[in-house]
Amino acid sequence: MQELKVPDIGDYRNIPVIEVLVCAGEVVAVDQPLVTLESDKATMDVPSVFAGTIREVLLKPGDRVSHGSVIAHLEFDAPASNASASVLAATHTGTAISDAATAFSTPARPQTPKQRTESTASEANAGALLADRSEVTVDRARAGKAAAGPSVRKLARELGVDLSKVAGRGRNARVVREDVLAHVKTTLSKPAQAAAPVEARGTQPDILPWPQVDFAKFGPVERRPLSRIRKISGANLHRNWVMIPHVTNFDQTDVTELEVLRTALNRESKAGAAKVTMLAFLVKACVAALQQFPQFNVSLDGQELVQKRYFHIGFAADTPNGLVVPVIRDADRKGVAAIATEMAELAGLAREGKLTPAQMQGGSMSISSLGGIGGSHFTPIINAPEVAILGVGRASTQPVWNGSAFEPRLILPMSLSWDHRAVDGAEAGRFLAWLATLMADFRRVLL
Ligand code: CAO
Repeated sequence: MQELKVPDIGDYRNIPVIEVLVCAGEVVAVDQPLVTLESDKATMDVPSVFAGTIREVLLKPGDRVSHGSVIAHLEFDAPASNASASVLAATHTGTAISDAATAFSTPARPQTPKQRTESTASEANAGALLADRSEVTVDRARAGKAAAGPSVRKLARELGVDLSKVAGRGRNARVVREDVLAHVKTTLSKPAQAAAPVEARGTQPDILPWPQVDFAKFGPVERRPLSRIRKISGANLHRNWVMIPHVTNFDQTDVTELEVLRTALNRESKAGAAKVTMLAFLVKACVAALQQFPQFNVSLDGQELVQKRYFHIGFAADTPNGLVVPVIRDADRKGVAAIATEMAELAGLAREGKLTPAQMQGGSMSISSLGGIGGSHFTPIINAPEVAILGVGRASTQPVWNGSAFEPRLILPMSLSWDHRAVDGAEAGRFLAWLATLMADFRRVLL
């Protein structure tokens, strides 16, 4: 007999079970969903890691679970496949740039590739149009009580549909996929609200609808659905861009000496050891700057500032499916080499789509480095609820006047975007100048 337990789901505790998908006597396969959990953000199926026969189900809808809660007893058939261990992690990879495990979400039920392409494309269009008709604000509490499966909830969320307003035509008035799509269709067929008079504007942005273009008129095109990560990161980036009053400061720093040290360290390092990267030094320098300017190690929570006493640094990683932001935890207690090793591991997991929500949460601030790719300054979008993000460009050799002559120096461009609700311009200027000082003379990080 084997206990089937809730795996590590990040910092979530006491999450309600909204659906039990198996019953006693049922034969389950590896990866078959057992229960559906729902956080305040999204829903997630917990798959079985063993094949066998369910002997007893210990949960019912409404129960609350945390990591380790027993879901069911299973009469054991065969050991878990290696692949299954990563299933949960893989379902989470869409967390992307959002801090709070936004991607605590459900993989869609299997569809044929054709169905998937068609439905995703039409749903994306419907979502864009529905946004234009503004389905007002979704009442999350009421929508949460509507009877609907996780894939339907996910679809509703993506289309901005308030489930509590959708009449369910499934068994026991359950809302099914077709109900959501019919609701969208009905909403779209209603005439768009007349533009608000000028004097009424000011509380809502008066934005033109997204242009509807038949691109095929201009030449051959193909349509591809957005990846899950891109959909989720796009929504989070959009929210952060719209809601946070961003300001970006630009500066540069002389990393000539640091680069000499970095290359020497890499020359001396043992075969197989992770390369010490410029980014690892930047993580350490950001920790030192946050210690010097704790007003950047905060999050806004209503009318309060949450001062963090930990130093976790996120870094943007480019993956085949889009952008994700793994977090180096307790970077203040780690050396540069250990940070470089951990970054290489996390970047590897990110590219394989195996990061867990816990590995993408809790950042103090983030770094987005395009140094390996090119370019100088840019304006990174803050990874809410953090209040600052450092953008790093490619270091280049430039002539610098030393008082008597020009000499070649390696200059690293840095851009700091910060939330003007949490910090002021003078503080941001000092923070970035201090970061530049640290990178130019890394011994100061030890002080
Ligand atoms: N200036 C000059 N060269 C740099 C540099 C910099 N600032 N940063 C890195 N490099 C060099 C490295 O030294 C390395 O050169 P060698 O191979 O000769 O040693 C090369 O560029 C490649 O570096 P890397 O990208 O493998 O390593 P990294 O530590 O700089 O970055 C990671 C790791 C995961 C951040 C990176 O792979 C990545 O995904 N970058 C993209 C981040 C991104 O998408 N940001 C935008 C987010 S907003 O859309």
